[in-house]
Amino acid sequence: MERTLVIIKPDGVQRGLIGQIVTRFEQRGLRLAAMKLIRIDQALAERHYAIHKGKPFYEPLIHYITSSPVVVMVIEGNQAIEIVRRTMGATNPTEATPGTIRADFGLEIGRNLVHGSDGPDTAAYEIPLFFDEDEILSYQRDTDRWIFE
Ligand code: DAT
Ligand code: MG
Repeated sequence: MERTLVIIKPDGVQRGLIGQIVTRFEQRGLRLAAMKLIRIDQALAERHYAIHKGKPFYEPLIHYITSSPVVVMVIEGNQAIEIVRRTMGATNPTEATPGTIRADFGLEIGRNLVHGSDGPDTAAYEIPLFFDEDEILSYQRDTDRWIFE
């Protein structure tokens, strides 16, 4: 089973969309392994977005992600990384397919509501930035056999 890091960004929290965004993942059948409301500080934002340092959007991105609380989650399932990315939609909400989170709730690339790890290496780097191992729970749901083959 694959794990991925998901963040409901400050706009999602401020706009009261936490429940609706979590529901998108829950209703697909993905399983929550960890979740908390936190304020990302400058140092954590810089580590999380280190790959984007030097790009023109880097400074506004760091400002945005540190501007207000976020919800961070570890989500798991078979192919969870790709499924989460497709459930979120394209980075730019203008290009995101209707039915995805970014298309249904957003308009602009700098207010795109959610983050999801973009691959296994990224997930392995990002999850420990936000969660200690003992905060990530392994458990079965009674519905798992109706969701996972
Ligand atoms: P994603 O969040 O889909 O993984 P990314 O990792 O390429 O996209 O970029 C991280 C965030 O930075 C993205 O969610 C929004 C912002 N961003 C990316 N490309 C941008 C651009 N060309 N202009 C403005 N903001 C951008
Ligand atoms: Mg990314």
